[in-house]
Amino acid sequence: MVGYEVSGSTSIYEINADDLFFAGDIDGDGDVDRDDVNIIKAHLREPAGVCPKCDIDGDGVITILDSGKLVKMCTCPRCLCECE
Ligand SMILES: [Ca+2]
Ligand SMILES: [Ca+2]
Repeated sequence: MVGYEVSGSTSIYEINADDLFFAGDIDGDGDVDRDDVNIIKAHLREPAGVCPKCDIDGDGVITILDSGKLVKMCTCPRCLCECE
């Protein structure tokens, strides 16, 4: 469920929801931060089917390697987006 506004109907190219999703934004709030990492950690050692977005490296299992990759993808310094 993606709530992007595409109100201007004059755009030349179509925006595909799959393109808007970027790997790592597991909770879908538009950034990659500690919340997303925590979701992976909650699913460690579970099959990717439990949380397809959590399997960053695509090996079919959610592991610490996936969380490590996600940390490197964080959109905020040190993965702390909500830090004030
Ligand atoms: Ca997120
Ligand atoms: Ca994996």
